[in-house]
Amino acid sequence: MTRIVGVEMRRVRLPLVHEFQTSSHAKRSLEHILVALTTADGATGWGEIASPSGPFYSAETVDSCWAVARSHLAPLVLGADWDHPSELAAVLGRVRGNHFARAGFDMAAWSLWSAQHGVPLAAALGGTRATVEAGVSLGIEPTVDALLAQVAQRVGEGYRRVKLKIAPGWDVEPVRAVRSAYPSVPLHVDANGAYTPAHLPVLRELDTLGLLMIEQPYAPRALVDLAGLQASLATPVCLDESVEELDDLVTALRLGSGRILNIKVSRMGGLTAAVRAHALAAEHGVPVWCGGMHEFGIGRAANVALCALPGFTLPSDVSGSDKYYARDVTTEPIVAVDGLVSVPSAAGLGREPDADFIAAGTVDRLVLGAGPRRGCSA
Ligand code: OSB
Ligand code: MG
Repeated sequence: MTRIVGVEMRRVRLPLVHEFQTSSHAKRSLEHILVALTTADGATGWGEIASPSGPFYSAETVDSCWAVARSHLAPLVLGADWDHPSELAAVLGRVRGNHFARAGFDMAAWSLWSAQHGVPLAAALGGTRATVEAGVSLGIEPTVDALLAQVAQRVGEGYRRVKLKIAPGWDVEPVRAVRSAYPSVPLHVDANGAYTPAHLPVLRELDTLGLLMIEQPYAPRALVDLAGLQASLATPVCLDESVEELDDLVTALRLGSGRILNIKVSRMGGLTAAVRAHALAAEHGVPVWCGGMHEFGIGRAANVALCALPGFTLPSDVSGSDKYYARDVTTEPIVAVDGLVSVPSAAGLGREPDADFIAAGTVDRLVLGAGPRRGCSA
C-alpha cells in the first residue's frame, strides 16, 4: 500500500530554441508544471503537466492547471491509499476534464510505482520495444523556404517522418513544395481543427500528395463531419483533439471518424488512460502513435515509455529534447540517433530531475502536505 504524504508543484520556465507556430500561437519560451509525489518512506515520483499557456489546443491553461492541481488534485492524492497507479487514476478521475493537470499526477504515480517495483516504466505499462521511432512536428514558418530549411535539417538528423502544421492559407503550397523536394519522406499534416466541410476542395488536393495521414482536419467535436470526410478521402484521417475520453474513441470508432489515433498522455489525462486507449484502438485494428506537447524531460521520458507498447506502430512526435530545449530539466536529455530513441532499461521513469537547473527555472512553487525530504529546494 502506498500513501502520498507530500506534493510539490513547480512552475518551470524554459526558453525554446526555435519558435513554434500553429494556427493560433507562437512562443519563445514555455512554462510547464512539474509535480513530485512523496511517500511516507521518502520515495519520490515525478510527473509533468505540459499544458500550453493559452486555451487554444484544449480548454486548459498553465494557470487553470495550477489552480485545479492546488485546490482539487493535490488534496485528492494526499492521504489516498493505493497499490497500483490505476487506483490513483480512479481517484483523480473524480475531477472532470482538466486532463493535462490530471496527467501530471498520474504520471508521477507511475514513475513512483515502477521505481518501487524495480521495473522500467515502459515494461510497467506493457511496453516491449527497446528503441522507438521518432518523427518531428514542424510549425508554420514565415516562408516556404524557411520550412524547407527546417525539413532539410530534421531529415538530415535522421528523423523517420515529418509532420507539417497546416492552416487555411498555409496548406497545399508548402506541402506540395516539401513533397516535391522529398518524394519519399513519410509526411503528414496536422490542422489542429482549422478546417470545415467548406474547405473540402483543399483537403481533396492534400489527398493527392501521398500523405501518411491528415491529423484533426475539423473541430474536435465534429465527429460526424469527420466521418463524412474520411469516407471521401483515400488518406487516413488521424484524430488528436477529438479524443479526450475513452468514450470519445468509442464514438469515433463507431462513426468511422478516422483510421489512425494520436495518443497524447496529457490530452487523455495520464498514462493509465493512454494505455487503455491503446488497447481499445488495437481491438479495432487502429494504429496509434504518441503525440507530444513540447514536453520537458520528465513528460518526454513518459512518452518514450508509452511508445514501447506494441500498438504504437507509427513514428511518434517524441523527438530529442534538443529540438526544443538547449538544456532539459533532466540530468540526461532524451536523444534521438538516426531517428531512434532508446527506451531506458533502468527501473522507473529512466530520467532523473536536474535539481539545480529546475530550481533555476522555477517561477512558482507550492508544497502541500509533508513536502519533499530530498530533491530540490529553491
Ligand atoms: O497538435 O500535435 C499537436 C504542440 C502544441 C499543440 C498541439 C500539437 C503540438 C505538437 C507538438 O505538434 C509536437 C511535439 O511535442 O513535438
Ligand atoms: Mg495534433
